[in-house]
Amino acid sequence: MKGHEESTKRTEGRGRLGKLGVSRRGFLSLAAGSAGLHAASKGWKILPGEALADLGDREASKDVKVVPTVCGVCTNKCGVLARVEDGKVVKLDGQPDHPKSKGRLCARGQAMLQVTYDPNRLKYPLIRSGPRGSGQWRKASWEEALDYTAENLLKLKEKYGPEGVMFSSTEGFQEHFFMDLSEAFGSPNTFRHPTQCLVANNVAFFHTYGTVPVPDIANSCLIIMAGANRAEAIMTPDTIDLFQNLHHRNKFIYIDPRYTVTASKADIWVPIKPGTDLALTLGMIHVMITEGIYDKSFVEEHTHGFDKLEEHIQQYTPEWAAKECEVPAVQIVEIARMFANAAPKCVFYFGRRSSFDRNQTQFRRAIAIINALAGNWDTMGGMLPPASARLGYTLIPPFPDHEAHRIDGLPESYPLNNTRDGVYHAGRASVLEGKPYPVKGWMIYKQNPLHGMPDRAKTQRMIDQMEFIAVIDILPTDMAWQADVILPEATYLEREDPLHTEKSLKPYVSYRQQAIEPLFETKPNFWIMKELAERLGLGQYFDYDIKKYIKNQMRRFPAEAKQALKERGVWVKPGYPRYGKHRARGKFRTPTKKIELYSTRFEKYGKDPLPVYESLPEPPDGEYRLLMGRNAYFTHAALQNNRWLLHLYPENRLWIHPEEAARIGVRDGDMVDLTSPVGKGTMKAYVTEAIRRDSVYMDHGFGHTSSGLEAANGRGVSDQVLIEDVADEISGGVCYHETFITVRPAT
Ligand SMILES: Nc1nc2c(c(=O)[nH]1)N[C@H]1C(S)=C(S)[C@@H](COP(=O)(O)OP(=O)(O)OC[C@H]3O[C@@H](n4cnc5c(=O)[nH]c(N)nc54)[C@H](O)[C@@H]3O)O[C@H]1N2
Ligand SMILES: Nc1nc2c(c(=O)[nH]1)N[C@H]1C(S)=C(S)[C@@H](COP(=O)(O)OP(=O)(O)OC[C@H]3O[C@@H](n4cnc5c(=O)[nH]c(N)nc54)[C@H](O)[C@@H]3O)O[C@H]1N2
Ligand code: SF4
Ligand SMILES: [Mo]
Repeated sequence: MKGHEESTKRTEGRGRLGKLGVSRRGFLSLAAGSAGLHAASKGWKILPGEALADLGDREASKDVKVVPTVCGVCTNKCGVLARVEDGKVVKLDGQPDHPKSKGRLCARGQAMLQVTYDPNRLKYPLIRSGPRGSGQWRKASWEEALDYTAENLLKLKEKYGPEGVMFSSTEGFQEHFFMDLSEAFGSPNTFRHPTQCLVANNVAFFHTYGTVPVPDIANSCLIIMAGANRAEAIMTPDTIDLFQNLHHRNKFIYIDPRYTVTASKADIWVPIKPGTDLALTLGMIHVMITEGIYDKSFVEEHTHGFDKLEEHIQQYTPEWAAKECEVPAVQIVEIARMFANAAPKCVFYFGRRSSFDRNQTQFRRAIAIINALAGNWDTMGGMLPPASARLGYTLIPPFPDHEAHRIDGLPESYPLNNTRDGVYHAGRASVLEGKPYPVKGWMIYKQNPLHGMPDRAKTQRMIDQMEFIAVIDILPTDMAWQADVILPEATYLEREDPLHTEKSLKPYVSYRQQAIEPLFETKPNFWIMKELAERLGLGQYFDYDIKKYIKNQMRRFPAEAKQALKERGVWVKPGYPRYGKHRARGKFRTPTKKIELYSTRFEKYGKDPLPVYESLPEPPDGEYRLLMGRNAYFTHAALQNNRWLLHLYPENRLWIHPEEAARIGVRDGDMVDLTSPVGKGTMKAYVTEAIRRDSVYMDHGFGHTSSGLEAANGRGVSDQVLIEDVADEISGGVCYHETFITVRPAT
């Protein structure tokens, strides 16, 4: 874990707009703190393309500007100041005015320079010239590549109907143009990332509160986090708020089978047995209810079904929970009392990636319930209703009705979910079966399903049965390598994107302004979509340009908002957070208009309306539960070709407890063979007491096979090769931690 902590440290918030005043020396030491220079001075091997990171002679620069924009390296979308010298971005800093990132930029955000200037970047359209996946391509003009894509899409539409093409994407400021193309084309089959990520959280909170609340971490006196590794799996502003106020806060309790960097910052670390968090939370609820340490007046006024919960919880004593979780009953009682005593300035944080195991949706329901019992709704330091700013829109003609049903059976198959996001694994299963109809075309935007979906061999089979695949990406990823045509997008620094707002404590709008012209022949997604739409006879849906689109978004904004967006890349709506307003109104968007401790929608759709715990199977003798997650240096499978970051963290390794390692004859650094029911891999062992004996752990996102990724290729193992295709029945969320593997010294 050495070195991980650096990444959460504050990057000094220099440089307000137009007043940067960074000395050459100051600049170099900053750059050294973040990435390549530091590594190079330690005598690391210089990887191909390193020279592109050369920052040049700064004093001699003539044309210097600072462009306020928005980071695109992960879901957080932090505020950025891009320093541009002679048409080249030379440094990225945090934008101090941004309410989400508050002047910080993480290591990944700073290392974005190495993405834009990555020698392996996709530079121009490519059309496959050898067998799929062989890496044989020919350079094509945009004209040819777009014609080729449109011809194939039209052929597929003719043969199988529009539903014969699926469209999949992960969030981004230009993603909705891709979604519009799928709608205009007439395909109901859209697949987004939530079933791999946060769907269990969304389903649980939405049906309990009628919304997904925002925790007021900065003002909370007691925070409990379970499996939310905020020091390394960075979420802004939560990461910043948690660590900035650590010393002023009463307590921070962290629950994880691994001793993570976050655990090292906690007052209490609970090394829970994986998959048993629901039992622990039910045990805590038992304590709060039986000891009467919950907010009685809040519960009476604002919640539905307390009597049923009270009865249901009797079975879940702390002693029972202790046996399930391997956490002492006295500790469960202690944590429950601490939580209740801190109320309402307490948060049981619901985390982000909730794709863990079959209890995940009910675990998140239990988190929703325990917060409600604390009466922390809409109070300072508690759980707040989300606020957002309203953007104007651009009128387009109505989309055609879908004639076919979605291939994953939504909405009927998962009635509690958002239909447009889809249930990815269910869609994949139906595509593989060819039922109820064939899907033979695949359009992919900003997503890498070979790394993002469990059981990589299954995804490969899905790829193999496709007649046509187009990938829009910025790098020659493993997924792009499987395409028939690759359409290279400009990176975020080279684009002007639509305005963005998201639900948060303080509503704000961000503006991603273009820092530099697109390099090579890359194009923004909007342009790609518009050109494709015209070739598909769907031009009427894209009859505008990005400037007009943004102008419409700003239509109702006050003048100062427009000015702030241009000058600072962000506008914060004044007057928030408005503690207590919603509480006073007291109406929740649920069927009973209350916080549903007892979920009437769960009941309606045949799911347990109160959280019922299911014990997970134990790993058989000699096998381990495979856990995985993030480290602070990489975003999913998207950054492993980044030469600066590889200097800091060259590959993923298998975390294994020393006693288990000794038992199977493995020492730290040895190569180990891993076998799961669906795949195999070989990687280095990291022997450490920071993991429980019953589990092993690896970072997600390594094990790239594309020969186009010269730096990432062949480093570590992809967890998806090993992870089985299991999902929970309520939300359809993937259960990434339900696979057992064997570990042996490598042969
Ligand atoms: N085993 C396992 N699987 C997981 C997870 C896990 O922890 N373990 N995490 C899950 C979670 S939480 C999530 S959110 C999903 C994420 O799943 P994905 O979104 O598929 O993840 P990434 O690997 O980030 O893929 C993003 C792709 O977008 C490309 N890209 C980046 N910027 C741009 C751009 O500006 N334009 C275009 N066109 N492309 C761009 C990158 O090169 C990359 O190929 O994965 C899920 N899958
Ligand atoms: N650096 C970095 N930051 C990111 C991302 C990234 O890729 N890189 N991705 C962003 C995205 S899309 C997301 S969704 C979030 C994800 O944010 P998190 O959900 O916090 O991320 P993970 O690292 O997947 O966290 C899983 C943690 O849960 C622990 N764990 C495993 N099983 C159990 C269990 O049964 N119980 C408990 N209590 N803990 C368990 C793991 O050891 C691990 O530390 O991060 C966001 N921030
Ligand atoms: S957390 Fe890091 S990578 Fe993610 S948006 Fe913020 S600066 Fe960029
Ligand atoms: Mo995610």
